[in-house]
Parts: sequence; structure tokens; C-alpha cells
Amino acid sequence: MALLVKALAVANEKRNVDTGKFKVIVGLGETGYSVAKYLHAAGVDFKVADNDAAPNRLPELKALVPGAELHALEYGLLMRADEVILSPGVPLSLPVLQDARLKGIRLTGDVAMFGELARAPIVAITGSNGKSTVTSMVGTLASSQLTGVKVAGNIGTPCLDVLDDSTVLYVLEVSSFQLEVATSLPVKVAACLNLSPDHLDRYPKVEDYYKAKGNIFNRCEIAVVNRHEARRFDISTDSVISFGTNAPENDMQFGLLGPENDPMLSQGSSELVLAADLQIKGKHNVQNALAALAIGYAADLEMGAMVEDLKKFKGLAHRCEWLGDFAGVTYVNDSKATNIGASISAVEGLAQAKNIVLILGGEGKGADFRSMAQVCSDCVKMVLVFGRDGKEIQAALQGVVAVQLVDSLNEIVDTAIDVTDSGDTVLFSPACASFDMFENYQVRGNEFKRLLLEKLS
Ligand code: UMA
Ligand code: ADP
Repeated sequence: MALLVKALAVANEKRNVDTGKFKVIVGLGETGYSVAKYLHAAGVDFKVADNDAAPNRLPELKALVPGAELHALEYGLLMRADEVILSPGVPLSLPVLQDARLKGIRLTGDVAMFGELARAPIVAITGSNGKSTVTSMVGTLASSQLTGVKVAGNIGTPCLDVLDDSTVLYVLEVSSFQLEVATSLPVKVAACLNLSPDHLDRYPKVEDYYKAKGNIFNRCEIAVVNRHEARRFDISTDSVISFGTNAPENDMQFGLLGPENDPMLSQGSSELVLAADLQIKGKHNVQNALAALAIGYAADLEMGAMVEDLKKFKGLAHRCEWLGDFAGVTYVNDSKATNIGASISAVEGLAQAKNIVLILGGEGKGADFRSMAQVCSDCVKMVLVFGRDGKEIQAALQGVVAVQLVDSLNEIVDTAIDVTDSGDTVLFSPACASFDMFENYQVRGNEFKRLLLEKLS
């Protein structure tokens, strides 16, 4: 009898392993490794799958869990899991993931897990453009008033890496990819900055992308929205604060008062700070500053101190970053502009008449570059195109503006220096992902800077 019990126990134990009392982490980049660290510390059994046989964080995983194996992303493995934790870059549409979902296996991600685990209030920020700028602004404003503020998410540090008991406020940048599975993130403040097409290589329709963004509002206490956004979200709360560039009508609205060429950022009728007193430039950055003040107000930060800190905020590298004026020509590195909406706002924010020499190119992610025709015809003197989709961009803008196809970043810099006159601005704002030629947008921006400064110094 005792032997039978023992045999059953062994069988059960074996069945538990066979039927999968483990979690599968899909993707071993920054997110996957962060999830692995969390599960390992929590003593939870997990396996890791990646389509790449040598993903970036494999050495660290092997150091963390000696003997850890990397699996292929296949049906047999996923069907034995009780939960699948996806990295943001892994599309939910993969047939193997759809099969797992149909079988009732829960698909989740690090942000969704974080929402269940965090004990301090969360401010979550999404949007097509300006996320990192506003997230770091809010992080800066909050950190100067509170001890124990953590900034994480799509901005770079995976959110589970900052989870701890001493935190008083989490400020998270959240992408549409993360929001596909984080559909009921419990947050104090949720903000969507703006919407414009992006990631059309992942979403069959742009509406699918916007819908994912809207998930940020599913379980928030206070929503911060852009008054100029045509799309209306289903918002789970009546506490809505808005920002926009028109005049604010009451204290729940942030906006601009005063002359158009010298506006004052304001809350209702209270004037807060002149746009001219901010160090970050361009109309889009004025919107970012308004959004940051609205978010900070919703998070109970003190307004006077926020305004003083905002005046000191210098902006982030690779976002309309001023590189210098040489022979009367201004050079700007906006390598973080990885979609058309970002580049349009950069051009509009920096143009004075038709004085922009615009550098576009890389991986277009399925975008239609004809939508840049108007801004090019209004503000751009010449477009230089490069990279994988350079020819396609050239074809889309031919006849609207002078367009020249160039081979390398080196040639781009030479040509840009050649074609400019005093008063022009060279704007490196590619409107594309960088992965065809570079590891990421930072490497692309740094290479542009290096070549430029080498040639001009
Ligand atoms: N992988 C697969 N199968 C797939 C796709 C990917 O196995 O179908 C594997 C890859 O082989 C690789 C791993 O997944 O080993 C990479 O995972 P990932 O692409 O999710 O990248 P992470 O390193 O985990 O970084 C992610 C975000 N990346 C993406 O959303 C693509 C980072 O945002 C984010 O900073 C990080 O998590 C921490 O939260 C980057 C980004 O480009 C900067 N974001 C997009 C954007 O801002 O436009 C949304
Ligand atoms: P994200 O994190 O959403 O990619 P960033 O703050 O990194 O946004 O800015 C990326 C680029 O988007 C900038 O280089 C600029 O060209 C553009 N941008 C920034 N803020 C805005 C905004 N509010 N509206 C439109 N474009 C913007």
C-alpha cells in the first residue's frame, strides 16, 4: 500500500512536470531576462524560449540559472505551460500563441505582472510620440518632491527590475506592444499623449494599434488626455484632466494663454510659465511640458515646484537634440524619430520658412510616406534619403520636394554640409526604425553626431 502511494506521488509529480506547472518566458532580451530574474528570485519554475538560438541575454541567464536551457518557440513547450510571459517584441498573432490562448493558457507580459505586484501608485504614460520625454520629465519633477520614485518600462529599464518596497511612486512608459497583454493595469494616473500611425508592420490596421493604446485607461483612477485627439477612448473613470495648445477653460484643463508667438503654459486661468522660459524647444515639446504638468497635478505633485523644475529640464539625447551652429547652419539630431508623426512634428517645430534639409530613411515599418508631402512642401528645402526603404521614400516624395538618395551616413553628412546655406537647419529625423543599418536609434544618432562633428571641427 505504502509503495502504491509512493508510486502515485511520483506519477503525480511527473505529471505535474509533464503537464507543465511552469511558466514560459518568450523572448530573451531585456524583458525576458528581467522576468527570469523575478521568477527565479520568487522560486517559480520557468523555461525560456526564443526564435534566435543565441539571444542577447543568454549568457546572463546561464549565469543566473546554471544549466538553464534555451527552447525553441514551439507548440509542444507552450502547451505544457500554465502561463506564457511574452516580451513586447513578440507578436500575439503568432499561430503558436493563438493556439495556446485557445487552449486556455494565459498570455501575459512583464507590465501586466508588474501591475499585479506593485504596492505603490503607478503613473503610466503611452502615446505615439513624446513618451520618453514626458516620462522622464514626470520622473524628474516627482523625484525632486518625493524620495523613492522609480522610472521604468519601454523607456529602457524593464519594470520588474525596479519593483521594491521602498518605492513611493512608479512612473512607467508603456508601449502599445506591452498594452496588448496589460489590458487591466491598475494605475493612479494613465496618460495617452497623442496618436499617429506607427508599427504598421505589426498591426493589420492602424485602429488595432490605437485600440491597444486605449487599454491604458481600462483601470485608472485619473485619465490624462490630449484635447486635440480625435479618437475618444473608453475611460474607466470620470476624473479626466486634459492638455492641449488651445486656451484651458477650467482647472481640469492645461493649455496655452496669451499671444501665439509668446504663449504661457496655464492651468485654467492660472498662468504657470512662459514657453520661452523652457529649455526644450519646439511646439511638440510645449505639448510635452503641458502633459507633464497635467500628469504631475493628477499625481498630487506641488505645482510651483514642478514649474521651477520644468524650466531646468534640458530634454533627452536624440530627441531634437541641438548639435551646434556651424557657418550659420543649425544641426539637429532627432534619431529617436522612428515614425512619420514624430518627424512631422520635429519639422514643424523647428522650421522657419522652407529652411529644413531633412534626412529620412531606414525601416519604414509599412508607413505611407506620401503623408509627409504637405510638411515637406511647406517647410523642407531638400530631403536626403537612405537605408532599406530609402528608394520607397524617394518615390513617395518625388515631385513634391527635391529628393536625393544617398548610400551611407558618411555621404549624407557630406551632402548635407554641401547643400546648406546660412539660416538652414539640417534635421536628422529619419521617421523610420534603425535596425536595417544600426543596433538601435542611439547608435544611429551617435554615428550621425560623430561624423558631423568630425567633418565640421
Ligand atoms: N523574439 C522572439 N520571437 C519574436 C520576436 C522576438 O523570440 O517573434 C525574441 C528576439 O529574438 C529577442 C527578444 O525576443 O531575443 C527581444 O525581445 P523584445 O523585442 O521584446 O525586446 P526587449 O529587449 O525585451 O525590449 C523590450 C522593448 N522592445 C520592443 O518593444 C521591441 C524595449 O522597447 C523596452 O525598452 C524593453 O522591452 C524594456 O521594457 C524598445 C522599443 O523599440 C526601445 N519599443 C518600441 C517603441 O518604442 O517604438 C515599442
Ligand atoms: P517616444 O518615447 O514616444 O518615442 P520621445 O520622447 O523619445 O518619444 O520622442 C521621439 C521623437 O518624437 C522626438 O525625437 C520628436 O521627433 C518626436 N516628438 C516628441 N514629442 C512629440 C509630441 N508631443 N508630438 C509629436 N512628436 C513628438
